[in-house]
Amino acid sequence: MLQAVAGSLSYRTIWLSDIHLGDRHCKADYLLEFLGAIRCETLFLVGDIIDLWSLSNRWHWPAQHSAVLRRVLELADGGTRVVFVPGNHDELIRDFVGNAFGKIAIERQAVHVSATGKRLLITHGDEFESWIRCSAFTRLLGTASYAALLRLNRAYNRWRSWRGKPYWSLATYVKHRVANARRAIDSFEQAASAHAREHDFDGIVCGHIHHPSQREIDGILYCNDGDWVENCTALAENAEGVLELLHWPRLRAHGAGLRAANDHEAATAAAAAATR
Ligand SMILES: [Mn+2]
Repeated sequence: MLQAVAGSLSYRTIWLSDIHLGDRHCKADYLLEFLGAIRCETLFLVGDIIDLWSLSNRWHWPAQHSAVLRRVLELADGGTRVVFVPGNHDELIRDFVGNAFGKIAIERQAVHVSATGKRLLITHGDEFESWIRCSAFTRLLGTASYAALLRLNRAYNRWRSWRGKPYWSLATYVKHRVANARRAIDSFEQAASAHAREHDFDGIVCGHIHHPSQREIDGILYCNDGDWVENCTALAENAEGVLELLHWPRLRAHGAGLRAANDHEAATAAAAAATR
């Protein structure tokens, strides 16, 4: 399953979304490890990368959040094609669609052709909320109870890590068990795959609902790359065109890519020492 080459995970394509830099629930430390462990030809940033809503409420920008952006720029400099498809939390950047920030192209939507010739539509996914009667996710993800759930999630995981256990998303567990959340997730997935079918795509890759998934819905491949506030997941395509969801807390628990992560930590420490 994994292609660990000299401590690095090599893929043809990687999709990341819902990183929410600028929000204190962003798991930038895990993301930095992941970005240090991967190599890819194309990286799609599928929206809600920078949480401008959260930043406008309360300024929060630790050094790790800059380090994430720096690492993305490094990948672009190193020859990775980086395409940024803004979401609703970084909607302001939609004004720059068709332009590029350095080597990063900004697109409203993108099309990806897999190594097996499958045509996939890449879009953040907030547009599918209008298909769901009441904006279930804006409500769910914008509410005090979701923020409280993420706070509880953090406290719970501090306790887990103190006991030497890997990260486990309590928030995801709760969402799975709340009937309303399950129904909202289901109608979102139906709307997204119906849209892909109507526009003659073989599949769709989106984010937005913080619910990683890879499944076929009436012949359409539906992929959701998840998020980095709860699940710490990415979607990846290998050289043969096989798609898989990467769950970083699980991968790192199994030791994959840890060498690269350690190298990255060493490099970060060296860089910090150099600037002192
Ligand atoms: Mn979103």
